[in-house]
Amino acid sequence: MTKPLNVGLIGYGFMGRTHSNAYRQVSKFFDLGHEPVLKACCARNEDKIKAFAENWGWESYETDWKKLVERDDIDLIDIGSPNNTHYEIAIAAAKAGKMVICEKPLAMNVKEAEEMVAAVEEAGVANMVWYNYRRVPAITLAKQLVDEGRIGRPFHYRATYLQDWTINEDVPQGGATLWRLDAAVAGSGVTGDLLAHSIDTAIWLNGPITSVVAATETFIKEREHAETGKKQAVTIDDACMFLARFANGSMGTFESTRYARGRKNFNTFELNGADGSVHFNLEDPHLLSYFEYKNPTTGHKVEDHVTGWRDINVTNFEHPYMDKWWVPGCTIGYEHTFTNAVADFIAGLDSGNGTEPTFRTALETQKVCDAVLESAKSGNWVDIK
Ligand code: SOE
Repeated sequence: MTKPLNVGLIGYGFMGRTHSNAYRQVSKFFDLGHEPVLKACCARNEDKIKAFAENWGWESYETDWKKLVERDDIDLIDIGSPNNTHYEIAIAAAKAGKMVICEKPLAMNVKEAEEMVAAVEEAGVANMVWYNYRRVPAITLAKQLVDEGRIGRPFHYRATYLQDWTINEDVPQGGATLWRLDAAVAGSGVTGDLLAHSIDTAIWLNGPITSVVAATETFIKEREHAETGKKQAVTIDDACMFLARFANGSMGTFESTRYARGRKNFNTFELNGADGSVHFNLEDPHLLSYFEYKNPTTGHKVEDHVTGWRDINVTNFEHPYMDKWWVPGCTIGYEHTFTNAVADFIAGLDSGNGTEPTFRTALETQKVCDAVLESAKSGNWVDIK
């Protein structure tokens, strides 16, 4: 018998929409022991949250997250509100005995993230952070290839995450839609917003990062505030590049910017090892490129006149998640990564084993983000402790 999972969602922006869609879809495609019930959503602006609740089919709404957290009919608090709200809500939700899932980055800084980890672990509540790109089937397949030993000794990890939506000087900062440009609300710029995704994927595929050296730049120094109309200093990093050393001895490069004209959500990685390489680009999300030098099952080494990179069309039933969706050759998209994530979270509840990435796992990404920002200030290598 399927049990209800009563969800209380905080935030109605981009992530509020992706999460709502995931809760609505998941039980139609995945066979799980719990079914999400869209119990209540929450935001301060009553007109907006009421309209959001009606559009997505939430049963009720609140305008104060504290009330939502106290409600007896809520099992799971989902934090999809701006980054500077994650800490307080997550700790209160854990204390109230609710399961907590939180948008990325987990927190504004490591100190907050550590306390959030302690809160969910002390309360013993299920928790997860929405690093949704782990649930792109092609990226999950890359992890499978790594785990199967197809990459061999890793040498290089290369990640880019490029966008272009802040190039124009007249883009304002702050307020309900542009808080990502305000460090007081977002914590940082591209480092926490985009590189956090790249770092989570990198650690998942290639293990812990031990040290970094970084440089950041803020190209446009002042922007109007979206609410006051006044010019204010820009406090975020517009671009960030860093070098990394991994515990397995490999080296990494990471590049992120919102000033790469023509790049909208260009999230790529490549891992090169002695026995093979993988490459992924979110602009072709159904493809995983693989270069096989040595087959771990047969031990056979290949490099002849027909050897080359192959693009695996990750849409077959034997590929991660794809037996739950359509038929081979029919692609899925961005929104499905959130549905796949909810499915994994519920499967973790059903089995009692939990689901990655937990708050504790996401703390490791937070440590790298903080070290990157520290290094960008000092110009020195910073160790991740
Ligand atoms: C920023 O533009 C953003 O919306 C991020 O906040 C998301 O996490 C990313 O996946 C898409 O880009």
